[in-house]
Amino acid sequence: MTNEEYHTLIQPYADANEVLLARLNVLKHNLYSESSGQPIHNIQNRIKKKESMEEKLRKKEKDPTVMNAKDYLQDIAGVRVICYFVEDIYNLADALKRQADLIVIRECDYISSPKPNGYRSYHIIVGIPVYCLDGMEYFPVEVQFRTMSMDFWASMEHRILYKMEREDREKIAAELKEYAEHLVQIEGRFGQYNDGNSVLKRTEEKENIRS
Ligand code: 0O2
Repeated sequence: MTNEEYHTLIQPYADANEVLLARLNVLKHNLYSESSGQPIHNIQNRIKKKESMEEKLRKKEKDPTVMNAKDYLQDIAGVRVICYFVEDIYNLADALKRQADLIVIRECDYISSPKPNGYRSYHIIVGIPVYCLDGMEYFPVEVQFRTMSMDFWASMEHRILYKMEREDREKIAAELKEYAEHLVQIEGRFGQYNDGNSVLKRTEEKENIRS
């Protein structure tokens, strides 16, 4: 794939990312009132680099061409949504799935079923309608919903182990798995404060109705 081909390829994926970011912002306002705690800590988005696309295609035993990138890579566009609580992840993902003009291409709940190494995250690949002069085409965007603790673990694991060859791999993998289990417990304890927040929100709403 030449540099020029790469830049032409990624443009509609970048547009799809922008559409999804706008949808997430609207959802955030619609699902949560100003007075209640906000669900999203931060959102990151990226377009996969040319080298990274070519490497992934080679791993899939495909030639690194534009056509193969379109056919075999569903994470050219990626959005990562970092939430405060696990409950927020399911609220936002469910609301996104209800949007009739988006298509759900694939869904992977690594929160209810974590990967054996301890990785947790909720992945959903959505097809975003992108309109151009010739009509409309769906472009996939991989959305990864995570809490802050899931993101902390995954980012460290990505840096230390994920794509690395290391002699001490097994030892580190066992240690990281143990840290993942600790983080699940800590996250569960923080979760109790989210209930308090909902009660507060409901109480506020009742008071607003009365006044
Ligand atoms: P990078 O460098 O983050 O882009 P796919 O080939 O993507 O269609 P796959 O690999 O089965 O299918 O999809 P999966 O399991 O949903 O993983 C997609 C992405 O999730 C990965 O992209 C990572 O970003 C993240 N991920 C999945 N498993 C792990 C894990 O064990 N540790 C960490 N840190 N991240 C993980 P890439 O392209 O593999 O990597």
